[in-house]
Amino acid sequence: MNQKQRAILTVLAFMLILGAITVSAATRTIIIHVKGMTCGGCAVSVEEALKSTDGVTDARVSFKSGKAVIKYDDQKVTIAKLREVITNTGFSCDANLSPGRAR
Ligand SMILES: [Cu+2]
Repeated sequence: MNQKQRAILTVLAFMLILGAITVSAATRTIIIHVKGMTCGGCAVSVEEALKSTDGVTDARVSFKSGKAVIKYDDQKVTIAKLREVITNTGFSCDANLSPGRAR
């Protein structure tokens, strides 16, 4: 292996590592069970609170299913913070939450 080939391999390895880091910092989706909602208005207020949270890219809250489906950047916001936002609106979170798929 000559020096030029070695240099190309080094660059390729670097790009692979960089790519892996970028993927791990990608947007994640999590489903949190919200308890205590009594109407669609409750769901809207939880949804609005989540959407205005830094790091949350999308939030869908359903009164019927009692679920909050949240897309978030795990570099900007933690799951603990998301749960805090929900409890601050006056509802409680089920301890049993579904881990989201990394995208
Ligand atoms: Cu309500």
